[in-house]
Amino acid sequence: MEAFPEVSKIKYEGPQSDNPLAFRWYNPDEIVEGKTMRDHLRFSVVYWHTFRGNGSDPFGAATMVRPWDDGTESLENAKNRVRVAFEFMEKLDVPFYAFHDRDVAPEGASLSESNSNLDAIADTLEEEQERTGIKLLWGTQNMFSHPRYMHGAATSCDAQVFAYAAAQTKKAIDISKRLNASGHVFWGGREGYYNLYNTDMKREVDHLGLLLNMAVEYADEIGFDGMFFIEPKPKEPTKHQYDSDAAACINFLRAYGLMDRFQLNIETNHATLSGHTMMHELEYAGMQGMLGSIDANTGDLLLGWDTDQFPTDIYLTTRCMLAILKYGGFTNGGVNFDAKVRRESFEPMDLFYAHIGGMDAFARGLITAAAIRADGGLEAMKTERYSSWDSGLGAEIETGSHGLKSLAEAAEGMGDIQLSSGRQEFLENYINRFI
Ligand code: XLS
Ligand code: NI
Ligand code: NI
Repeated sequence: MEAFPEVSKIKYEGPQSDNPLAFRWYNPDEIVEGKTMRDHLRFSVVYWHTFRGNGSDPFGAATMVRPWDDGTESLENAKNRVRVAFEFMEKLDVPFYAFHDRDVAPEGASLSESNSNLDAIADTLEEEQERTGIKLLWGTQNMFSHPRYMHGAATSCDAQVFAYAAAQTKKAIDISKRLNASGHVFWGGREGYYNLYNTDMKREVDHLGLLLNMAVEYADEIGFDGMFFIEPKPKEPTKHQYDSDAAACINFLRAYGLMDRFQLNIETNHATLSGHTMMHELEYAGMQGMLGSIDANTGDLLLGWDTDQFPTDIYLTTRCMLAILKYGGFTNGGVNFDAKVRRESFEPMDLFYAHIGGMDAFARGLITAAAIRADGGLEAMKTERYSSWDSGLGAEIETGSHGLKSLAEAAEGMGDIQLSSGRQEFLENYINRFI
């Protein structure tokens, strides 16, 4: 039985098409900068929002109509959901998906029951991956929903909870390996705090470093060679999440000796919650060789929480793709739609409209970014702007042949320094020519 009998495989029909079930920009086989759009964008659907999101919020009950889901936590229902998910992803023509352990398989009454539930569902996931060719972008462990994690997981005040989190992480890495995942994500669920009166921050952050080092050690032992990602987020659910932004994450990874095995998975809504733009976060990670993957969504300027909306803003996707292309594109990562339809968009068809819109927005961002890069105007402006560093005094400073004394001498004879305009408005207008 098909869950979406009214939908056939979504195809590219070009910008003139008025078919809401067609791509207007995403043309998977089209070559951009020497690679297909499919390989550039590596689109991924998330299991949690798309197949487990029920539309409930703190003010109201579930709204989503999902006729294939009987609403129980049975294995049968979980397996059926996997079939539906793969039908959806096949029709949407996405190459990847992502999940948490507890999204795909029900939590059991004991750890071993949870693990065997996960094994049973992994059988079905494996079958469907083989049938469709759709791959796992990344797996992860949900160490924030169960009440045992109320104080955090790796950063819990309770050592037994740390041990439980270690067990859950071990199993999740086993499943990622089994399903041949390209990566494995650590988003710091409840790794943070509400109040420092009761929190030993140093001890908690040390424990997080310990758990991640254990994960690396275990992955090496079993031969899981996917990339590990951490996903910065400044707040929610805790007031202060330890992995607050790209800079904090990179400092953490460096301090705990994890730089070689980890990269960042950067999410737009998290970037803006931390008071940065997505482009800032991508650039900060990229310049240190740590840009791995993105969780593609968007927040709302008027709402101060993680609304996880689908990205449709062409400026946003263009900026994302400018940064991603600049740093050489994705290797293990991709454009992962960590986004959910609004609770008022409760019909199954809304899942298609939402994803098609996000894919088209990113395809258009890719095309626009490539055109800007081909034109070269931004790069030329930057080259010119920093040209005083390319020869003479600037080059000498950069190569380390000066100290404060010799520069003080050089400054003596300089007279008035002539500066040039930063041309921000000129460049904003320039970008608009491509949009
Ligand atoms: C929550 C995070 C989460 C991660 C996966 O805000 O975005 O969904 O991506 O654990
Ligand atoms: Ni995310
Ligand atoms: Ni998020």
